[in-house]
Amino acid sequence: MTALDPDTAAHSPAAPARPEGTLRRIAHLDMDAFFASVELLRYPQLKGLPVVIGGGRRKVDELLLQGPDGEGLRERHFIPVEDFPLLKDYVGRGVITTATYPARQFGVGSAMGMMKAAKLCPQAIVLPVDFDEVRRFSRLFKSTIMDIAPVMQDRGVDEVYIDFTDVPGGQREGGRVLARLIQKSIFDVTGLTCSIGVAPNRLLAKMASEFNKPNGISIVYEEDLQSKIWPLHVRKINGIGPKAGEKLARLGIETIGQLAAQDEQWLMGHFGKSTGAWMHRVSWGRDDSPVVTESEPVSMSRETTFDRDLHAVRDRAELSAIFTDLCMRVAEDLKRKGYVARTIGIKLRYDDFKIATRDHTAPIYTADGATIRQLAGQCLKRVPLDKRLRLLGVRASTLARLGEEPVLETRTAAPLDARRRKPGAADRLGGQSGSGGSGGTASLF
Ligand code: DCP
Ligand code: MG
Repeated sequence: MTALDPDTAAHSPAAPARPEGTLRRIAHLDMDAFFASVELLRYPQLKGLPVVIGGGRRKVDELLLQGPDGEGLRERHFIPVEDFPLLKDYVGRGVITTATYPARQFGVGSAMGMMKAAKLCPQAIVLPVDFDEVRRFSRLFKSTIMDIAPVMQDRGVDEVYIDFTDVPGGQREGGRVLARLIQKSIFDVTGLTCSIGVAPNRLLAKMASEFNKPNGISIVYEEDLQSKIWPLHVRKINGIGPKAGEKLARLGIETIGQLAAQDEQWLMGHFGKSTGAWMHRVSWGRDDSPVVTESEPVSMSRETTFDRDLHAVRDRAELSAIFTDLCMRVAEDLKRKGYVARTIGIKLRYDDFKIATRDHTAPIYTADGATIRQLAGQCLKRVPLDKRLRLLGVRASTLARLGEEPVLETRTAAPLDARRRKPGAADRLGGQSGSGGSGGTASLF
């Protein structure tokens, strides 16, 4: 009965006609020491020093700003390095999320206990992660890429795949020219560095992006399989985890080249048909998986065409139930996909096929069914309801990701809670109180 709006659907562009000699070029881009690099933007005086991210809350910023004797607010950039907390003074069970490259030289890295790391690099500075800031930079570097190369697949907070094949510069020097442009653009916009691998497919690109970290580019061609890929450990294959790695080691297979040398049937015998076949395929560098773009939805809507045309007065109960159901479905869609919306709109198609739409932008973001019902009800007040209806739809737009919604000026916020509305308003707003309205098109649902 209801259908998801097409603008919420994922899509990938159709393959264009390509000039002869065009190579499939897929890039994997991964930000360098991402969480730590974001902190260095805030505290540039720490550049070049060993810094680890882990533990604690952001309280540290306030302490740093106050100074050791509470001497009053100081400029972030001028806080002396000696005032920052050190790993040697850390007590607790926290683990390191990431470390700057200077810290990695001491053997410190992701997932290591902080107290253990303190033995290796006591002088490292410790800062907690600022997720809001990390997310902000994540969005910023991804939108910078999308402006240059629109076929991008989000793979997490600090990595993406990009299809270079048809992008200007994507073929030059195997993709190096475009990779350089993207690196420079990201640096100009964010001040952050990244590493990029460009290869015939995602599988090889993911491995290649690690070859020249940090701030590196590596180009891999099909014919580089033997020299660049086969010497790598099997665990470098995205999809071979610790368990499969151990089992392969027990079978005497350490490198990708050794894996490639195995008979496919033998691998299938040990790992099952599909995993065995996959292992064989990837060890030979084969991967056809597309770079799938997932565009951010602009709106989410649900609509329904009735089995028979319904009249706002005579079929009021039925229409009201359908209307509420549509609102609840939109709310479920928002929640499932992790969004909130500010603009709620309705769409009506009359029996003469004419369409009416209205929307209302609220002072708050919401994914709450009752609130959406209420806002949609306000829109209903503003459309003529004297003709029969064929279709009814509810749409949520002005979307934001839950938890990332912009802070809105609330002083002018109109109360949305039904209990705070003026008496009688509930009917007009089409609230769920069940109280009936009488007379006038505005109170029909
Ligand atoms: N991260 C995390 N927990 C982990 C590993 C990583 O929270 N066990 C976070 C911190 C990283 C970010 O994810 O900054 C990206 O992970 P990467 O593996 O890409 O690591 P980095 O970007 O920090 O370093 P690299 O330069 O090696 O990519
Ligand atoms: Mg990274």
